[in-house]
Amino acid sequence: MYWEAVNECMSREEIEQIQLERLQANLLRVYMNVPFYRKKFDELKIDPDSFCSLEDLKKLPFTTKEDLRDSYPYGFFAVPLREIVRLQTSSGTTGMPTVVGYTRNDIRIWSNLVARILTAGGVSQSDIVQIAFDYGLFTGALGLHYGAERIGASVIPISSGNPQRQVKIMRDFKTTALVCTPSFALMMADAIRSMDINVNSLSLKYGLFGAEQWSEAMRQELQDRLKIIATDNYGLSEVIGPGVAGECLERKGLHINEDHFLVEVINPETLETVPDGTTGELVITTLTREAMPVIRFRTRDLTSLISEPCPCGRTFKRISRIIGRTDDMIKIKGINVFPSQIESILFEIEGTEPHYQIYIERRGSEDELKVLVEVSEAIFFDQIKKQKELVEKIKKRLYTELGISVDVKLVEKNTLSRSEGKAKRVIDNRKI
Ligand code: DLL
Repeated sequence: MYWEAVNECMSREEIEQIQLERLQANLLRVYMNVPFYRKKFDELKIDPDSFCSLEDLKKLPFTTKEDLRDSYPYGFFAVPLREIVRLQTSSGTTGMPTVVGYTRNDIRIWSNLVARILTAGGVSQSDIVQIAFDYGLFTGALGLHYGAERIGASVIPISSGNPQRQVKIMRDFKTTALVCTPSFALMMADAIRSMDINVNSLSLKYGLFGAEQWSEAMRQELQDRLKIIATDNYGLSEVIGPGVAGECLERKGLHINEDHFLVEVINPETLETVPDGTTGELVITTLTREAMPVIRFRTRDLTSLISEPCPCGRTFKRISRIIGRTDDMIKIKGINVFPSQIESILFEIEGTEPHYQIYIERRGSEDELKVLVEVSEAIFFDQIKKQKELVEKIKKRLYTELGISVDVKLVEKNTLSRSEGKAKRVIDNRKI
């Protein structure tokens, strides 16, 4: 099932032709209307009129989150405020939020792009979609809401919070598709268990999760416990919000809406583009945004491009699951570790619960990593010997797979803080 088959199944030549035409128009637009780009282009002697090949993309300047922040709130807008119909912000987890604006046409396109992703994830007009993202300045809720309404699905705008209430509504309203962060979906799975509800009595079929990093093991856990097909979808406010890329039911990478976003993967140190299949930082250029076009935006998200054809028939390239961000990579004794690697290992070990937190501590001149992981009541109250065995097992697996020794502490169920939005997995005590 496609939402816009003609666009989603174009040939590579057609895609590249559209990208080039749209990019040319976009470069003129930013040169004329955004002082930041006019200055940059002038400095680099880039004439937006003489841009004639996608290969020339490499000559264009990057845009960083700091650049957007420096022109807070409206400095990157390419249209007068009277043409803006909506203002949202990035979630601001790494500092001051970025303000993003949308024209009426941007909202129309955004809804369509999200409709594509929802359709790819199994949602159709006959579904009942529970949107458990926080409604407000965060782009997640309204973005998915408009996309689901565009499809004609029945939308429940419940917002985030209160997992028990979510489950009650899910049961009573016969929700078929759940939309939220994977960590909040896990809280709902816990609530279903604690409320003694048989998951088979619910009508859930699909889970469309995104907005934070999660692992393949977490997908398995959610699919098993909620009896759903869980797909991953990706986006970021600076370029639109959700709707940039999403998995189809094959679940083998996220199709990028390439007719609206031009993506590159670069080596974050050399800034050179890397070949498809190699992990690096995702860089996105918007092709159709009117209110706030961005050129070569450095997302800080680490992924790789997949160009092999997908059995679903969509021809857009895919990105692999985001493995981390350049700014949440933990460097311990010279080794790079991502929280998602730790998550995958913990999820595979029997006896642990899928709730954990990672602490970075400084001891003398050395940084150390400590992982707190919840365990089932049976284990927590079991003999010390058994607990020790489990701790050793986890330490050994972490050492084998990460190459560093990690301190492990088992904690009782429900002791680690839960998140109803984006989960905070890493606590860096070195900064305090
Ligand atoms: O999180 C947009 C969104 C909402 C996407 C709902 C999907 C669903 P921001 O608040 O600006 O926007 O945060 C963007 O979140 O740079 C990634 O680091 C992270 N992120 C988003 N989706 C995923 C994902 C929204 N599927 C930042 N996997 C991005 C991993 C994700 N990380």
